[in-house]
Amino acid sequence: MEQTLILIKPDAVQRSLTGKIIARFENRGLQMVAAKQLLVDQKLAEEHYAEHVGKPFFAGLVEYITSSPIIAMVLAGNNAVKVARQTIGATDPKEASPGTIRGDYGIDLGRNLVHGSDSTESSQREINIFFSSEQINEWTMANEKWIVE
Ligand code: D4T
Repeated sequence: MEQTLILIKPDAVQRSLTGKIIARFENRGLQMVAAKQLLVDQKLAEEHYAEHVGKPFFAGLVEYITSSPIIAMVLAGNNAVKVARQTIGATDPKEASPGTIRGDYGIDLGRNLVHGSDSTESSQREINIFFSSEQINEWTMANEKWIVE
């Protein structure tokens, strides 16, 4: 089963959209493997957004993601990466389709509410930045038990 990393970004947490956003993913059938609230520091932000180093929006991106607490979570399901990206919508909320999280709750590119991994390679890298393998394995073992029982 595929896993993906989702971040509920500072603007969404501040606007009390956490529950609504998690519900969107749960409604699609994605299962929560791990979740935590944390304040991202400069080092973690630069690691997560390594692919954007040097781009004109990089400094603003880091400033935004470190500005107040976020929720990080790992979701699992068949084609979890693609399904989560569809549920989130286009990067720029003003271009995102109605019915997607960004299309329904956002309007600014620099405040686009949610992050979702863009490939299975990215998801493995990003999950390892935010969670220990023990945290992920605990869920996998419990999930196998639920299925058996
Ligand atoms: P994230 O990574 O936040 O899920 O967004 P996407 O995967 O949809 O988009 P991305 O990696 O191309 O961009 C990362 C992040 O940077 C912001 N951004 C992007 C920005 O502020 N200005 C820009 O011109 C671009 C392209 C928005 C999302």
